[in-house]
Formats: sequence, structure tokens, C-alpha cells
Amino acid sequence: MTTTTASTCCYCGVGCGVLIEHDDEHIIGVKGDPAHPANYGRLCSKGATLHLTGDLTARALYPELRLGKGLARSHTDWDTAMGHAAQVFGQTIAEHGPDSVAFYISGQLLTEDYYAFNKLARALVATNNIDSNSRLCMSSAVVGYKRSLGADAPPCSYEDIEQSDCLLIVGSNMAYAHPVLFRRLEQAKADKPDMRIIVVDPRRTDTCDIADMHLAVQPGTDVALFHGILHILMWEGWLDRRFIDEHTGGFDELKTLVRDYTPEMVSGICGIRQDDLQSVARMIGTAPSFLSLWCMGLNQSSAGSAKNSALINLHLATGQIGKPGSGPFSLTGQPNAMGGRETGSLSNLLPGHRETANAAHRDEVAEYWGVDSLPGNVGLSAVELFEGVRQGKIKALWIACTNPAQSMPDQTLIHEALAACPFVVVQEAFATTETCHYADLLLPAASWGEKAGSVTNSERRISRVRSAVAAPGEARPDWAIVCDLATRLEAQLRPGQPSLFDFDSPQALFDEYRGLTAGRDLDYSSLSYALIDELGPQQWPFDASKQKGTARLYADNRFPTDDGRARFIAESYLPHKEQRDARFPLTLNTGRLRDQWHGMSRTGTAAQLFGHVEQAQISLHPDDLRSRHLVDGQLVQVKSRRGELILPVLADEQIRPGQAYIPMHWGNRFLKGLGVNVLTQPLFDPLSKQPELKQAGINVKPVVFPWELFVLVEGDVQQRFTALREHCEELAFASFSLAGRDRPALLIRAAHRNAPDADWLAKLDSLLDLHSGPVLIYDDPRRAIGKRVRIEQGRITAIRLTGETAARDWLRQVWQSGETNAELRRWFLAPISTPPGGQSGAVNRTLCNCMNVSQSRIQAGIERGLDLNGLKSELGCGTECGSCVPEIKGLLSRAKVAV
Ligand SMILES: Nc1nc2c(c(=O)[nH]1)N[C@H]1C(S)=C(S)[C@@H](COP(=O)(O)OP(=O)(O)OC[C@H]3O[C@@H](n4cnc5c(=O)[nH]c(N)nc54)[C@H](O)[C@@H]3O)O[C@H]1N2
Ligand SMILES: Nc1nc2c(c(=O)[nH]1)N[C@H]1C(S)=C(S)[C@@H](COP(=O)(O)OP(=O)(O)OC[C@H]3O[C@@H](n4cnc5c(=O)[nH]c(N)nc54)[C@H](O)[C@@H]3O)O[C@H]1N2
Ligand code: SF4
Ligand SMILES: [Mo]
Repeated sequence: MTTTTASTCCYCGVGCGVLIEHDDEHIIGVKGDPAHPANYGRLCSKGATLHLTGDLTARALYPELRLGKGLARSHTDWDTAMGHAAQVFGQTIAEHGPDSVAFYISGQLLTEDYYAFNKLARALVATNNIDSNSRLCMSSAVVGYKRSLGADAPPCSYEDIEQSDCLLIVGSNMAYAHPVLFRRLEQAKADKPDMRIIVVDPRRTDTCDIADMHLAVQPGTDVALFHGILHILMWEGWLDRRFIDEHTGGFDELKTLVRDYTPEMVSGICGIRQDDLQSVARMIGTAPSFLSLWCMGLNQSSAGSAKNSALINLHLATGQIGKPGSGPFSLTGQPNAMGGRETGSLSNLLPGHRETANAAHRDEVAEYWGVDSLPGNVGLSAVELFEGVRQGKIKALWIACTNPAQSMPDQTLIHEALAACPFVVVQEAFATTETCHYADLLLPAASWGEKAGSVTNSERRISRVRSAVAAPGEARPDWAIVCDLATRLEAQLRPGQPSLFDFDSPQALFDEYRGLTAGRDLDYSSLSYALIDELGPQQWPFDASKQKGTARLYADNRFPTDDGRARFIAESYLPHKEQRDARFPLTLNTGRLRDQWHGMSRTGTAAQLFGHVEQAQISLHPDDLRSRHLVDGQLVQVKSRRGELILPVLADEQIRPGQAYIPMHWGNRFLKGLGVNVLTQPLFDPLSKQPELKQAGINVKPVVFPWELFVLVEGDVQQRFTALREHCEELAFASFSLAGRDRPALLIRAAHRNAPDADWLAKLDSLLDLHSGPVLIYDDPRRAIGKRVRIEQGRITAIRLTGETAARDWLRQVWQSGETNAELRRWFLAPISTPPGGQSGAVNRTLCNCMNVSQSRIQAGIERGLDLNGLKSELGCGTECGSCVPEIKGLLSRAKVAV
């Protein structure tokens, strides 16, 4: 019987409500929840394909334990696994003190999971060595809000985005990263064409499609830009003097600083036209309401805190906060990055928006928990924490719901640290991640659709997460794993005392936790699961007497600081640290793709999510290709001061000369090497400790590998992937991806200096099932060229080309067509491998994932004179989730320019 369960999407911080369609065992489909106030029924390409992800063969299903370094892990039962974990943690704490262990957790945990982890670390273990991947994500915004406004609270609602007259989208590619919110903005702009939208991003992203003005600033120059805008606002008198006088402090100091940021100087630093700067300042200064949206382009910087506060300065100077359509609105990345901040899941925070460094806060929480005291020393933040592991100070490390061996900067150090750590526990839903490789104990976690609790989205709205089906294998929900560890540790650390972890459900955790928000800025102490079920998702603070959430903060112009005034922060612009030089003449920028999520443990199991961008690549401006004598698609070696990577290069007009872009998604599983973060810097912002993931100095050089490999194989994709990835480790370059929709296939592109030996090839063929059966074979050992194609029931099911791969795209098209022909057989017998009709072009991208419409069909439609509506009605593209619409509009406008 099919049932529907309402829950929340597990990807981005928009926090869309989903309706999960399922039977007793399986999730069958996903729809947007029309009743959810974040999305009103919409979903993006990732949310709409949730049911296609989560291949069981990629999941962690049983606890696995390694009994000594160098040995393989073997299956064990939960009791043995947890007994062992508690014994090692207990012993390490007893021998080396509480700060010899650490917890590294995630913005994708639920509030209840977070709370259990925090209580475990602070109250039981007595360490502040608990940090989360939000350190790589939102910690600069936390500092910005706290020091400028007094509390870590995004003051706006999604409705403010729709109501605003002027929006500044800065360092955010919301068309890809917060798509449903972008759909809402597109609709608002269509309804209200006078709305002004400014996008500030070094790249011309799809988000720019909606912009009246795109400022392609030089990387890292945002502080100068904001000061430059303020300079003009001051000069023109576009300030709210009364607001400044009555509700803020520190303006005089800022005024003195900003005097130097003349339009001339700022346009030079930012690499933008003075006219454009003037128009942007005019749009902001004269708008009835002004709202800013930002994300990683500001936060992930050694000046992340300065960027956040300099932006908030603009709102304070114009009084554009606390009113409809106004305010500084940071977009949170992960589905529960907010919940992490609320429950105190950064080393320097405590539950209820409290501070580790504040003795009164520590006492309040200790009293609530019924323990004598909480540790007052400073805990380690993410980068410092892994450095502590590398230096041997941390001897037991617990990692949950994050993949640091892919996502942390300077991967060489991270891999060294994980390899050296005496005991690494990884609590994971998918066994395929780079970090799982280092787990001495792998604990299978229940994941989306299988676990229950709550999350808070970017607009402070708390939604329920509900389970639809049972977790596979022996996987358990995160909160239960934590409480199991805690009760076992209590037997060692607090023998004979009543348990602090007497929780039998996520609800029990939520009910204890919410009490810690009482009297704090985020107060939702009276909001129960039952109330959320009754009233729908609610925004904090939640007013108990009115039974109502709060849509907008600071409407009374009072701020949660000592004197009730907001603070201007006067900090100079400091250039990002790895400026271009002769050795590293390009600045590497990194970020998201539309259809992939981080390390791809989940999205990387759905073949159709590879249709938009198929494989790892580095994008450069065409001029930078030309000057290096590079051609599109060629392999290059990319080097930074820390490491190197080999991948294909792509000519991309969206990138400015002197810059480069690599999506953040590909780690060691999908690409030979340590992934993009082998290149990035561990340097961090002095206050937020958030690393500078968006800027690194690199150089790019051609590499030529005479021997090439191309593989396409259907069936058992995940198992084959793991085995083949290992087999390809000895090659210089190897890139993996998936293709197809109904019949998913694994794709491999690889290259090497010379042909591998016959044994290697034989093993390859056996992993591909190409060693026997209905296989066409052509070998020219003299030239090290080999071709294998398996044909079953009249269609190709596997391809392997070695030596030279010119026919790969053509063969792939034959595979996709599901038919074979005489041409294929003729080509097979020919000594040359060039496909019939010569070299075929690049692979045709799928722009519209929902309706499976390729770029070439859209292009052909445009050539026939179709406009957006024509394309929609004839081809169906862009009619479902709408994620592809900005790109289609881009093609349309380029076609117009070409005419
Ligand atoms: N599809 C998809 N969506 C996601 C995620 C995902 O993995 N995939 N992850 C989620 C998470 S956790 C997060 S944090 C968000 C991130 O969401 P975003 O921050 O919007 O995404 P990014 O692509 O990381 O970076 C945004 C933009 O910052 C620009 N940028 C780089 N340097 C600078 C600079 O110095 N100044 C300015 N102004 N801009 C700069 C980049 O060119 C990029 O276009 O996305 C969330 N949504
Ligand atoms: N170069 C570069 N690096 C970056 C960034 C960038 O822009 N550029 N962005 C940074 C940012 S903003 C972020 S947020 C990080 C993200 O980096 P990570 O946190 O490493 O990203 P994910 O791949 O989402 O990792 C989450 C893991 O949790 C697992 N998982 C899923 N559901 C569950 C569950 O319910 N329980 C448990 N226990 N596990 C589960 C998933 O399989 C996945 O492996 O990357 C950062 N790294
Ligand atoms: S915008 Fe997309 S990824 Fe983000 S919550 Fe909504 S459906 Fe999920
Ligand atoms: Mo993030």
C-alpha cells in the first residue's frame, strides 16, 4: 500500500517541505509539499530526484571494525562496536585527558542529533573539542550577525525577498545553491519588474540571469566594494541619519575609514567601472526597501567576518533592517546549519546561542544539565582540530555526517591526520566516502526518509523531519548512536550517578533541549512537536502567549546588545592572501554545481544527476587557454603551493581572465588524486576561523599521456565503481561518472604515460565482464590499441577502448540509442579507431533533468525561432522544477547577440 509522509528535503538550507510516497519498505516518489511555507509545493532538480538516490549498494549497512592499523575492517554487531568505541574513548580520556578526543560533526545532522553530541562532549567528556563542517560554511555569518547586531539571527523571511525593491545578491549563486528561493525571486521580479537586482560575483553565474547589474569583482575584494558603496551613500546623503543616531553606535569611526574608499580607488581594487559602482550605490541608496542575500562568496574567506560586517554596515547606514523587504539575509547552506548554531555545535558555542568563553553561560547550561561545571578552555575549530589530530594531540576522533577527507582545505594534511590518528570512528550513511576509508570503526547511520527529528532553515523556520521507511541493514539514527556511546561512557566516567542520556526518542531530546532557549533571543522553549504538527513549521522566536512564530526581527529597532544599539564595524579591506604571481598566475575559485551535493555520496548514485555536468573539469577563460596553447577538453596539471591535480580543461566565458573555477564536488572517489581541496588553503579568518576556500593561487600546464582508456559499463554500478576505482589507482589520470537514465552505466576516462601490462588489462576486462560472452574484440598489440564491446540482445551493454579513444562519444551515442548497426561492426574491424563521420563533438548535456531535454535539442529549437515559452511548450523543458530556465534564457540571449 502506498502512503505519503510529510518531511523536509535533506539538501539545502531553503528547507523545502517534501511529501514522500512510499510503501512499507521503499520510497517510491517525492513531491513538493504545497502546504510548506518554504516552497509551497515547488522542488528543485535535487529535491525532485531524492527517491532516485541512495542506492543500497553504496550504503553503510553494518558496523565494521578494524582491529589494527593495516588490517581490513570486518562486520561486527552493534554491541561489540559500541563497547569497543566506549572502551577506546574512555581509556584515551583516562590516560590523556578529555581534550585528547574530539568530535567533528555536521550541519546535516538534525537538531536532536546535535544536542545529544553537545551534551556528550561538554557535560560528559568535558571537552570543547566539538566542531562542525559549519565552520567551513556559516561561521563568518555567525560572527557578522553577533558583533554587528548582537545575536546570531538572520532577521528576515523569504517573503521579504519577494517584497524587496532592491536586492543585492553577493557571493551567492542561488540559481544553483538555493534554487527554490531563486524560483520565488524570479516570480517576484516577473510580477514587479521595477525590482532592482544586483549580483556581485567574480563569475557570470546563472544567478546573473535575473540581474539588472552584475559586478564581476576581483576575488576577495567585497569589503572594498561595500566601503565604496557607503562612501557614495555618504557623499550623496543617502543615509538614514535618524536611524544611525538613535539605534546604532560606531558610525564616526566607520565614516573616517570609509572616506578613503573613493570610487576611483574602489573601482581599481574591485576591477569594476566607476559608473557601475555609482549606479549600484544609487539603486541601494534610493530604494524604498533594500535586502541583501549572501553565501559562501563572503563567508569562505580570510576576511569573512569583515565582509559580513561591512555588508551589514550598509543596512544600518540606510536604516534598511526590521522593515518589510529589507535586511541582511545570509542564506544558510546545509539543511540544519541553523540548528547547529542554535544547539551550540561549534567549539566556541553552547546551546541556546550561548558562548563557551562566557562563565555565566557555562554555569547556566551546567545547572540545566545537572553537572558541576562545563570546560572553559577554548575548543579546537575544524582546521585546528585536524591539525591537532595530525600532531598526535587528538588520539580518538569521532566524525559524523561529514566527509572531511573530501571537503576540508589542504587535503594532504587531512589525509595525513586521518592516517595517523590512533582511532577514527565514522558515523555515515554511505560507505563509499573518502573518510570511510580511514574509519577504524564504521557505524551505519540512518539517513533521509529513515530518521526523525527537526531542522531550522535559513529563515529561522523549524520543520519536522519524519521517517517514511525503516533504515536499511542495521543502520541506526544518529541520536541513538550518540546516546548509546554516552550511556556506555557514563559507566566509566560517572559510575553510580543518574544518567544524563535517558532519552528514548528524538522528541525526548527536543523537549529537553528547547528549555535551554528560554529567555534567549531565539526562544522556542514552548514550541513542541505537537505544536509544529498542529500549526505547521514555525519561525523562532516563538511567542508562547500568541502561539505564533516571528517573521521579522528588529521591527522595534532594538538590538540584542548591551545598550540595545546595533554596531557599525570599521575594518579596512585586506586583499586575499594568495594574490597572483609569476609562479601561480591564476586565482582558483571553487563552488557548487546545480545537480550535485558536496562529496556526492548521495547525488553521485543517481545517473541522471550527471546529465548536466558529467565530469570533473577546470574552467578557464578562453584567452587563458589560448595563451597556454590549450584546447578545450585537454588534460592539464593544476598546481597550487600545496598539491596538484590532473583534470580536463574547459573554456568558459563566465570566468574572467586570470581566474579559474573547479566545482567542489569531486574527491578521491570520482577523480584520481585528493580532489579540488588538495589545492585550497587552510588559512582562516581570525575571528570566525572559517577557511579561505574560495581563493588559491594556482598554475595550469598541459600534460600529455599517450595511452588512454574509456569504459562504459551497465549494471552493478556501485560495486563495479569501487573495484574499478581501486584498479585505476595506478594510472596517472582517472575520472569516474555515471550516465544514462533508465539503464545507468558507469563511465571511466583515464590516461597514463604508457600502456599497462597484460595482467592489468585482463583484470580490467574481468571487472567489466568483458573476458567472455558476447563480446566483439579487436586488438592491435603493436600500437597498444584494444577495443571491446559487449552486445546483449541487440544492444551495447559495455564498452572498453584502450590506447586511443577517439570513438568514445560516438560509441556512447550508439549505446544510448539502444540499437546496434552495421557501421558498428565495420568500425570494429577497421585498424583505425576514428568513428564513422570523423571525430564526434562534445557530449550532449542534459539541461532539463526533469523532462530529459538536451542542450542540442534546445539549441535546435532556438535556431527554429522558438522563445522560452515556445521551447517550454514544444520540448517540455523548464516546465517542472525550473532549475534549467536561467541557462535556457542564457542560450536565448546569446543567440540574440549572435544575430
Ligand atoms: N546544488 C547544490 N546546492 C547547494 C549545495 C551543493 O552542494 N549543491 N550546498 C549547500 C551548501 S552547504 C552551501 S554552503 C551553499 C553554498 O551556496 P553558494 O555560496 O551560493 O555557492 P558557491 O558555489 O559555493 O559560491 C557562491 C559564489 O561565490 C562566488 N565567489 C567566489 N569568490 C568570491 C568573492 O570573493 N566575492 C564574491 N562576491 N563572490 C565570490 C563564486 O564564484 C560562486 O558563484 O549551497 C547549498 N546548496
Ligand atoms: N573547495 C571547497 N570546499 C568546500 C566548500 C567549497 O565551497 N569549496 N564548501 C564547504 C561547505 S560550505 C560545506 S557545508 C562542506 C560540506 O562538506 P561535507 O560535510 O563533507 O559534505 P557532504 O558530502 O554533504 O557530507 C555529509 C556526509 O554525511 C553523510 N550523511 C548523509 N545523511 C546522513 C545522516 O543522516 N547521518 C549520517 N551520520 N551521515 C549522513 C553523507 O553520506 C555525506 O558523506 O564542504 C566545504 N568544502
Ligand atoms: S531548494 Fe532544492 S535542494 Fe534546497 S531544500 Fe528545496 S528541493 Fe531541497
Ligand atoms: Mo555549506
